[in-house]
This record gives sequence, structure tokens and C-alpha cells, in this order.
Amino acid sequence: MPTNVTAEYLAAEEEYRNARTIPEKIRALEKMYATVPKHKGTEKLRLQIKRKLSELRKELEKQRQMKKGGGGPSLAVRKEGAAQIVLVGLPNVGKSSLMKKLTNVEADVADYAFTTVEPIPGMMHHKDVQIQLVEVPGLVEGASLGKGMGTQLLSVIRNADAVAIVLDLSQDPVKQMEILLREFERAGIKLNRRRPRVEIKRTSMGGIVINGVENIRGEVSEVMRMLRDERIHSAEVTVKEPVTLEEFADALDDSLVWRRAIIIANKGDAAGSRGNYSRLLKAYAERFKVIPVSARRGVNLDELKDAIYDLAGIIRIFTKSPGEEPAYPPIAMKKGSTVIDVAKKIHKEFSRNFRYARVWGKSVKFPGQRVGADHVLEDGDVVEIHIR
Ligand SMILES: Nc1nc2c(ncn2[C@@H]2O[C@H](COP(=O)(O)OP(=O)(O)OP(=O)(O)O)[C@@H](O)[C@H]2O)c(=O)[nH]1
Ligand SMILES: [Mg+2]
Repeated sequence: MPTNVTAEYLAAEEEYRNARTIPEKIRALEKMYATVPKHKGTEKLRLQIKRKLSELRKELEKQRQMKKGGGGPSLAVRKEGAAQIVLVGLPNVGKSSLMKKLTNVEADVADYAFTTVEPIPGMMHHKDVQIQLVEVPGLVEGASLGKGMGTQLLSVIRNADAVAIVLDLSQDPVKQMEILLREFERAGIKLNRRRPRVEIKRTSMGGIVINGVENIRGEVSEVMRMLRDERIHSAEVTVKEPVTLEEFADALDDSLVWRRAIIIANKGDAAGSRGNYSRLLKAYAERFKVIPVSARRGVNLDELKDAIYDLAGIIRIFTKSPGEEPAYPPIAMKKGSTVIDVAKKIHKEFSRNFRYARVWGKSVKFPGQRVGADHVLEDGDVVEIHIR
């Protein structure tokens, strides 16, 4: 035990020792983590706390799944369209009002909390693409620890492709963010962060081989210990960028999900919204794109649709046959898709007998350029596939 921990830390540790349930343990560990002084001498301690938290998170999820077998409702929403994006926020912030403006769905709107009690999907049509939006019922503090339907709701969020956080500008938005981010953190959902670039290839023998060891900002023996803890005894580990030990632990932790997110700042028409909006920007604009709207007045909704489209991370590809016009509508693909991905999507034949493609659009230097299977496409490209 480090000698220089604070009284708060010791109190939290005492709380942890006395904790009986998983949620109690999680709360106590979070306090320990928050109160331990951050310097080199406490790094191992912080790592231990994080690892324990990750274990408890998995245990909580397991408990939840066992209960579900007992007949509890599953809230999972089947994916449709090019991407699934969840609308998440505290109760009564205007999620249903937004669903009504953005999609074809008839959601109930009322001026009290918990009008919506289960996830409601709807389709948003924008730029020739269908994107599925899902309203998640209002999250509350403690949701991730099983309060309300919290853990089920958070698993709906984990399964989605991206997250749109809805805030109410008539209330303190920074406080709303703090509550939501804590729940996400506890549920292992990382927003607008990327998994540290550490690659682990298990091998059948040969022990642990580390490439890029100079990128590890800490003791390598700690890294070895973490790998042992995960029962990785033989593997080729490649550290592709500088990482702290905590970042290395995150890269190893398969209970984490990494998602892109934006903030929808709703009720921009309400009293006090202007000041709240600038406080929100000051605190979060660096990490999140913030789109101010008013669902009630219908203000800035086109901009919001554009932002949701970007968030979905898709590109539209127009396919064509030689000598013909491009087919309409375009097909939606994930950003970073290649010519062969498109071929697979059209027909198995096309990918099996692929020879080359001609492409018009942003990804090529001149119209109709001949490209190979691995050519990466961009939004709006026209693709003509030639087969054997
Ligand atoms: N002033 C103002 N009020 C709004 C706006 N959007 C929604 N509201 C009001 O906020 C209240 C809640 O709206 P809902 O759309 O039901 O909110 P919700 O987030 O779906 O609520 P729950 O499902 O209960 O979590 C209603 O009284 C809406 O009329 C807006 O842009 N401006
Ligand atoms: Mg609602």
C-alpha cells in the first residue's frame, strides 16, 4: 500500500471491504480510483482498481443474462437500414419529440419523465440512405448498476453502431453529461475515444514476444503481468503507438466497446438555453460535435440530419453496368469499404469472378479509372465491376 494515500481513499477502501453487492463494490472502487493521487508510485494500484472494476462489470452482465433467462424482457432492437444509432439522454429531454421530427415513427411526447418505457426504433431517410434511430428510454443515475431497466438499456446502447446524446438546454447540460458519461463509463462504453493500437496475436508456443516495446510508457514487467492475468501465455504483441500502462490495460479489456458519438442540444428555444449552450461548448466541444436544435420549433433539423449521417460512418456507392447509367438508389457501405466489398454485396458471382473495376468520383484521379479489388472507395463514387 502506498504511504501517501489520502483519508478519502482510506474511507473508500473501508467502504469496499464492507461492500456486499456488486453495485456497492463498484461504487466504492470508483471512489478509490478517484481519490488515489495520480503519480508514478500509485500506477500499479490504479491498474489493480481498474482491473477489478472490469471484472465486476463482466460479473454484473453475467448476472443480468441469467436473470433474463428467467423471463425478464429483452429490449434488443433488430438492426435495419445502413446503421443503427441510439438517442440517449435523461428523461424528458425531448428524445421522442426528435424521433417524431426525424423519422416516420409516432412516439408519445409528454411533459413528464419516463413517457417512453422501451426502446423505440424508427427510420430516418436522408441523402438516399435509411438510417435506423432508436430512442432509448430515459437513463437515470445508477442505471448501469441495475437501477430501473438500466443494464438492459445500456446493452442496447452497446449494440448500436453509434450514439447521439440528447441534452435539455433548459437544464444544466454539463450536469446531464456528467451523469450520462458516468453511466457509460461504468457500462464499459467509451465514446469518441479509440482503442489503443495494440495488436495481440495468440501463438501456440514461444511465449510472449513484444514488438514496439519502446512504445510502452511504464514497466514491461507490468505488461507481462497483465497478459498473464488474461491467461495470455504465448502471443506476439505489437504496440503500434505510445501507450501508458492504463491504455495498455484498456486495449486488453474485451469488456469495453468503443463508439462514436455526437451531442444533440435540444430545447434551444427555452429560457436560459443560450447560457447553458455556451457552458456546454466550453466543457465538451473539444470531444464531441454539438448540434443545437429545437425539436418543438423545428430549428436546425437539416443540420442535425447531416450530423447523424456523418456519425453513421457510411458512404453511398452507385453501381453501374458497362454502357448503362448508374443504378438508383445507391447502396450504403461502411466507410473504408473497398471495391471487392461492393462486389460481395451485389452478388457472390461478382466477387468470385472479379477482374477489375472502373470508378468515377472522389476516390480516383480521373473518371472511369481502372482499379483493383482493394481500392478504397469514397462517398458518392460510381463503380462498374468487370468479371471474367
Ligand atoms: N421548449 C421545448 N420543449 C420541448 C422541446 N422538445 C421537447 N420538448 C418538451 O419536452 C417534454 C418531453 O418531451 P419528450 O419528447 O416526451 O421527451 P423524452 O426525452 O422522450 O421523454 P421520456 O420518454 O419521458 O424520457 C415535452 O413536454 C415536450 O413538448 C423543444 O425543443 N423545446
Ligand atoms: Mg420519450
